[in-house]
Amino acid sequence: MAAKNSYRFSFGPWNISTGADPFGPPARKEIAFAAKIREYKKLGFDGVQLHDDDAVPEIDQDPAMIEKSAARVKKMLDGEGLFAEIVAPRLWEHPRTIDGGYTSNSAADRRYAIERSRRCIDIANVLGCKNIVLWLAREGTYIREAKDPIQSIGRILDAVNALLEYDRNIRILGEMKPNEPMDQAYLPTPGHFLALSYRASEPSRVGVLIESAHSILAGLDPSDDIANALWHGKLWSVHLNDQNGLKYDQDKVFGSVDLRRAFNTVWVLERGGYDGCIGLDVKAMRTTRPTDQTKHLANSREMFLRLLAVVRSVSVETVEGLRAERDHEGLERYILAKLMGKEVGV
Ligand code: XUL
Ligand code: MN
Repeated sequence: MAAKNSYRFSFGPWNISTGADPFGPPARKEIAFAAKIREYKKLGFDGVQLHDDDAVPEIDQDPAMIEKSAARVKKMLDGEGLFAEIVAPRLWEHPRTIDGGYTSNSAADRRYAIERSRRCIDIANVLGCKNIVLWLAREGTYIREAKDPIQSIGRILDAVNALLEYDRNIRILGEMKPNEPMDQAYLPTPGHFLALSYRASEPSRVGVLIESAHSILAGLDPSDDIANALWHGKLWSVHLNDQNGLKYDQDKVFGSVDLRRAFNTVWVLERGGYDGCIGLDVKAMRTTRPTDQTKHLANSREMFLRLLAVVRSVSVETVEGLRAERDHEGLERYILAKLMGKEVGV
């Protein structure tokens, strides 16, 4: 597939944060949404990833008021020359989704989750965005007996179908993560969601957003997850970041833990002709000073571009030759030298 020349970058307003964690209070002051939006271009980004209530904080008002508030955000984005890349219903903070949205045992809460997701689509339409991301945060359990696991898969499919039917133009992107906040998530990997996508009423409108840290938490290599989704023609967005082993979701700077894993991620995106945005779902380290609180975004973007230069410097003929010779030691040496900024033989 032909390599493309340029990439567009995106992040979400939640990626500029107060640093609060489950064990302590905010470490920095909350930055107003409008002020965050003004940072995008300066950092070299032009795509904005949003939750429904990032755009419209008062999400439980009537639909006409929601659309009015969304129109103000659209104006704000236009004013900065930005576009909304994705919108995601934040189904994990509301009291009515405390035990999951689509898979809650409460029929009333399941109805709320679908209704809320419809409002999210309304917001996306006002913002001129057709990508709806479903991170199924609480669709899972702390103990397996708490929900019916077979019925739960069907309920997730029902929700996806309800949204496809509500709007004929939107696409649904599942962002899968194996754990956190739940102990066991239903559909824990992109592969699981891709399987479900073929059972949807319109499979061509159901795909995935893949996050590096989530694949790593599932014990998978992000580049293989990405390759699989690309093969299916269903990789529509990414959240690149890094993760230091199997612990809480860290959202570290892209490439900061495992440079070679990040190289392989860029390699497969570039060679696979990925044409979506390069979304960076990264967090500043907790004690970062306010003056430095966007550096993790700039660093992640720079890492992507530096690794892209490395990927483009790799000779396809050399790689093919080494593969044909089954000289995997030679191939490894060649790639490591590239990553160290050296030519082999020096
Ligand atoms: C959760 C996660 C979320 C989604 C957006 O781990 O990655 O930030 O990306 O809802
Ligand atoms: Mn994410």
